[in-house]
Amino acid sequence: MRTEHAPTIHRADYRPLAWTVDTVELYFSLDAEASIVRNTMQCTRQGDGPLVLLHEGLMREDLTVNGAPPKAMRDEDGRIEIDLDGEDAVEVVVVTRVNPSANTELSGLYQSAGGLFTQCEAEGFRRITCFPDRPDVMTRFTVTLEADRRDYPVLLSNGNLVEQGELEAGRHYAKWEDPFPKPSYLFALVAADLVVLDRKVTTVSGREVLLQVYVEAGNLDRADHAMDSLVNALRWDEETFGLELDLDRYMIVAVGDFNMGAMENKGLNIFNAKYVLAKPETATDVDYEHIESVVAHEYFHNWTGNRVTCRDWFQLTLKEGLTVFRDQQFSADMLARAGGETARAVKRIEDVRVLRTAQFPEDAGPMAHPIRPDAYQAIDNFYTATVYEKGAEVIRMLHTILGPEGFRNGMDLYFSYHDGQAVTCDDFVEAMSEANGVDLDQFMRWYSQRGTPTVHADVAFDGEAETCTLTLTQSRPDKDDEPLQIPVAVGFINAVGDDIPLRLQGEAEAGATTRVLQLTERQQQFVFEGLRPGSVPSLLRGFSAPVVMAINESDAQLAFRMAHDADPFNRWDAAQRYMTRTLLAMAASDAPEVPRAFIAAFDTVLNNIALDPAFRTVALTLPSEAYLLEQMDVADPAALRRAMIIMTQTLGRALADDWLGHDEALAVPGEYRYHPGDAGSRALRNLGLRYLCAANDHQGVGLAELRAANAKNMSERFGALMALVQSPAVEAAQLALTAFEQTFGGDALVMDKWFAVQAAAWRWSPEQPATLERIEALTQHPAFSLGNPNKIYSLFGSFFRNNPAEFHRPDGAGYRFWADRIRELNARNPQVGARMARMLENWRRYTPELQQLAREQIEGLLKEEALSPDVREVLEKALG
Ligand code: B3K
Ligand code: ZN
Repeated sequence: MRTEHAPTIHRADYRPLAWTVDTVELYFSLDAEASIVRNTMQCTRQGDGPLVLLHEGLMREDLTVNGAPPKAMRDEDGRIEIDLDGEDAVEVVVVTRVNPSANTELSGLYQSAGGLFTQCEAEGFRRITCFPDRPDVMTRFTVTLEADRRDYPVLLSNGNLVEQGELEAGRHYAKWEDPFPKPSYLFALVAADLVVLDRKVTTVSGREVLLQVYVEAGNLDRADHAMDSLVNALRWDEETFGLELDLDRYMIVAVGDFNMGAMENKGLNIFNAKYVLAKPETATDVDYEHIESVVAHEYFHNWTGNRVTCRDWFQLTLKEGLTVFRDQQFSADMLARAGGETARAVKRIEDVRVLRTAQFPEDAGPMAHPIRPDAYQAIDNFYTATVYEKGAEVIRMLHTILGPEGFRNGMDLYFSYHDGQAVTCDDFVEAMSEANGVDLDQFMRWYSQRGTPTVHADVAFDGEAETCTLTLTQSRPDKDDEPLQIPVAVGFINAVGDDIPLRLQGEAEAGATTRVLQLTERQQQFVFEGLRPGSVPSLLRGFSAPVVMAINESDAQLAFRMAHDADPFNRWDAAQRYMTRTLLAMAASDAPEVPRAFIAAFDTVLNNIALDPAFRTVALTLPSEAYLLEQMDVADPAALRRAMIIMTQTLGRALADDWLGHDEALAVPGEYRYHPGDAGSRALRNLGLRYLCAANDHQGVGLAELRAANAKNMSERFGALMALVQSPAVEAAQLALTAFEQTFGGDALVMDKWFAVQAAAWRWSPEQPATLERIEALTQHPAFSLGNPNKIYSLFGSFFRNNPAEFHRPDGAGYRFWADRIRELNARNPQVGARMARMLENWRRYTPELQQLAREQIEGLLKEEALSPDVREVLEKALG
C-alpha cells in the first residue's frame, strides 16, 4: 500500500506526455499467487522530454528499450523516466509479477471467489504493468491470456476473440484484439469458472452482435433481467442518439467482490453481482430498477467515455455527468413506456431525492468541489455525487435550454469532432454551443462553481392591473459576483387548483402553463399579465436546476400545492417542504406533536386514488434524515430522531384504517413481474406496513409477520421485514430476522439486505439494545467479511449513513467504532476505507458535544503513520 503523503495534483498543471503508446501486446501467464505479465509497447515521440511509465506496488523482473536495458533512467515515487534523445520510436518491454490473491485493495488484478478479475479505473493499470497510465494515452491493445484450464475455463479480455487453444500441462490460452484505441483504464481481463447467457441481436445497421452475461454456476436463472436491460439500452441509444454498438461482441461479467457498482471496460463490463443478478425470490423492485439503470449506464459509456474519453481525470464529469444524464433519461423512458407519465415523474423525484440526500451535504461540507475539480490528492475520492449527480443536472440544464433537438445536434457535432479523442468539458460545451448558435460562456460557470446556489423568489401581485411580478435573486456560496445561467421552470395555479396559461409582459396572448425563465443576472424581474392575486406560484418545476428555491409559503399554500400542483415533481416537493418544516419544528420542541392540519394534508394524498400508488409512496415518504440534518442550524440527530419517531407513529396510528384499507385494495395478483405499476402498489403497501408497525398496530404487525414469512417475492418479503425491524415490535422482528437468515443464509446478496436492515434500525424504546451492539455482534457473523465491499457498505455504510441517531451517540461509542473500522479498512482497502471515512466529514455541523468527540477520533486517526493517501485526504479535509 502507498502510505506516503500524496502530493496535490492541479488541473492547471496538465501537460501532454512527450511519448505515447501506439500499440501494446500483453501476455498474461495467470496464476492466483504469481501471475507474470509481459508487456510489449510500441512507443512514439510526440514532443520533447523523457518517456514516462507509471507503476505502483509492482515486482519488476525486466525492462528493456529496443532489446537492451535503458541507458538513462530514473525511477522515483512510482514514476519511471527514460531519456531517449535522438529517438522517435522505440519498443519497450516490461515484465512484471503480480500476486492477485494478496490484492485486498481490489484495484489492478485481483482474486474473487477463485476467479481473477481486473479493475483499472482510475489508476489500477499501473498495478499490473508499467505504463503511461493516463486517459490521454490511447492505445490499441492485443491481449493473450494463458491459465490452467480447470481453474479458469473462461478467459476474457476486451474486443474480439481472435484465437484460442490448448497448451501443455492442462493450460489453455485465448487471444483478444480490441480494434479501438483506448486508454489503459478501460483494459480488463477475466479468468474464471463462469457460465454464460447468450443473446444475438441485429443492430440498426444490420450487423449481428453477440451479447453475453457471465455469472457463477447456479446463477443463470438470475441473468435475464440484466440481459433484457442491455438489449433495451442498445435500442434506446440507437433511437435516441443514433449511436450503435461498435463491437461484434459485448460482455457483462458479474463478480462478488467489487469496490463500486460496475465498470465500463471496452466490450467487457465488469459488474458488482448486485447490479446483475435478479430473480423475483431474491431481488426487490428497487434492485430490478437499479440493474436496469447500471447496465444501461455502463453500456452508454461505450460512446460517452470510451469512444470519446477524458483528457485528464479532472474532466471526469465529461463522461460521468453525461452518462448519468443518459441513464436517467433511459430509465425514465422505460418506466414511462410501461407505466405512463407518472412513472417518469417518480423517477425524476427519486433522482432528486438522491441529489438532495447525498450531493447537497457534500457541497456544503469540507469535500465541496466543482463538478470539474481544480485539485485532488487521490482521484478515487472524486467519484462523487457532485461529479456524477450534480454533473448530470448540469447536462440536464443544457438539455432544457437547448431543447431535445438542439441537444441531439450538439451531441452529433461532439462525436463528429472528437470520436477517438481524449477531450475536456470545454470541448463538449463548445460543440453544444456551436451546433445551436448559442453562447454558453456564462453557462460554463457551472463547471467551476461549488456549493449549492440559492434562488430567492418574491411574488408581488398588482390586483388592479392583474399583473404579477416575480423577482428572482440568485446567490452562490462561493463567488457572488459571477451569476450563473439558471433555467427556472414556473407555473401558477388558480384558486380551484387549475394551472393558468401564462402571458409574460409584451406577449400578445397567453401560452403554455409552464414556462422556463432564464435567470442570468443576480436579480431579475419577470412580469406576468392577467394573473389574479391569490394565484399560487409553482417554481422550479421538474427541478429545472440544481439549486435551493427559497420562497415564503404558508402551510396552507403547501397543503394546497400538495393537493393540486399539476407538476408532479412540485407536488412531491410541496409535501417534502411541509414535512421538513413540520419535523424541524418538532425537533426543536420540548413536547413535539404532529399538527392536525399536517395529518389532514397527508391524509388527502394517501386517499387520492386518482394518484398512482408509486407517486403516493414517494409523496408520503418522509425526507431522509441526512437531508433533514442538513436543514438544521445545528444538526442534532437525537432530537431529530425523536421527532421522526413521533411523526411515524402518529401517522401510523391516526391513519391506521386507511393504511389497512389500501393494503387490501392494492394486493398485486398473479406472478411477479417487474413493472412500475405493480412495483408502485407493492411500495405503497410496504410504506403502509412501516407506518403501521411503527405505531405497533396489531393488525399491521400481523400482516408484516405473515408477509415476511410467506411472500413469494423479495419486494414484499423484505418490505415486511424492514417494517418489523423498524418498529417497537421487538420480538416479532427478531423471529422474522431469524427465519429470513435461515432461508437466505447462503445467498450473499440477500444477506447484504439482512445486514443493512439491522444496521439502519432505530431504537424505539430504551429497552431495545443499542444498534451499535447489534452491529458489533454481526461483524462476527459467518456471512460477514471485511474483504467484501458489499458487506462493508451494508453493515457499516448503512449504519453511518442511514442511522444518524445511533451513529452520533452522545457517548461517542459510534465514533470510536467508526475510527476502528477506518483503521482496518485503511490497511486493507483504502478506496472503501476513504468512502467510510467520509461518513463523518460533516462533523462540524453537529452539537458542540458531538463535535468534540468526533474531533478526538479524527485527530487520533491522523496520528497513524500508515495512512493511505485516500483516507488521509478525506481526514485532513474534514479537519480543515
Ligand atoms: N467508471 C466507473 C467508476 C470507476 C470508479 C473508480 N474508483 C463506473 C461508472 O461510473 O460507470
Ligand atoms: Zn459512469
